[in-house]
Amino acid sequence: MALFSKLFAKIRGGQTSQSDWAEIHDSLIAADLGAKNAAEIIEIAKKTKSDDISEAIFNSLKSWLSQNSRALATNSVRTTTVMIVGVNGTGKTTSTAKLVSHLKSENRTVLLAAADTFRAAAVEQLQTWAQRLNVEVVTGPVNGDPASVAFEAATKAKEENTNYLIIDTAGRLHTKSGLMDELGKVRRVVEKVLPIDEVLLVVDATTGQNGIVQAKVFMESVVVTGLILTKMDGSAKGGIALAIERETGIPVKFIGTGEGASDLEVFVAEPYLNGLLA
Ligand SMILES: Nc1nc2c(ncn2[C@@H]2O[C@H](COP(=O)(O)OP(=O)(O)OP(=O)(O)O)[C@@H](O)[C@H]2O)c(=O)[nH]1
Ligand SMILES: [Mg+2]
Repeated sequence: MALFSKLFAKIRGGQTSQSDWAEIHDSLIAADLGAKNAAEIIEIAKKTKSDDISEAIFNSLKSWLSQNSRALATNSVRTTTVMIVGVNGTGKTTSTAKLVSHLKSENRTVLLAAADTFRAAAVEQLQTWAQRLNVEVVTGPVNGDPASVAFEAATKAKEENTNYLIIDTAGRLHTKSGLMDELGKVRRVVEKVLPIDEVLLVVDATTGQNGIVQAKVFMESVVVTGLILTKMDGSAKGGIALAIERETGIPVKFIGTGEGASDLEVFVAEPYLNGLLA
């Protein structure tokens, strides 16, 4: 990403002009850091001695990241339950498959729940992944009750003491409040059987600052424990991870880097910041 290389080069060259600052500002905005953060970074750069700028910016960026754990929840005695939520098309179902692949590589057993019952294609998409990854998926009738699919899956996961239950949910209903009510219902019903350990919100990095708006809407209705930032492949917009963490306090736990099951990376703060500053 090397977002700040231009900034450092300009400043090291001395005599940073007004138009240089404007150019630096624009590149920070283009990288999706957000207007407020971009302005603050410029302020820090302007008031810091040139030799110390890199460290000063690194420390500020670090302090803006979430302090919450980035590790995926895990319970050693019972099934760990993970709900995948987010608006339509962000990559929930694909991320569900990626998590299966990730967990299987750690020798964990996984059961899936196809709680997006609103489209036949949604169920089929998850079934196709499940077949490919060789895990079981609990499904229900199209237009059936998502909560009852989730309940059945939770009961099965508990009986079989599966390590993980991952619940894929719908991204679109007729209304926003309908979707939020539905997610709340899925949660309550599952919790009759097993506690929900993680609610991972899937955000498409290419939607930029709009991802922050989406996150806030979900946070009003569900306790989001982590973010999966998808479509980070080939995007120079890596600043969104920082912007969304600063704004919401929710840690990015994973990054999606493609359409395949193995295109998932654990998000690690220091290399990410180093990548921005390189
Ligand atoms: N390049 C890229 N494409 C991705 C990534 N994650 C998902 N996609 C693609 O984005 C599209 C939507 O992904 P889905 O997983 O179906 O999204 P969803 O949130 O489940 O969508 P709905 O169920 O309709 O709400 C698909 O074409 C995926 O292959 C990613 O990290 N990188
Ligand atoms: Mg889906």
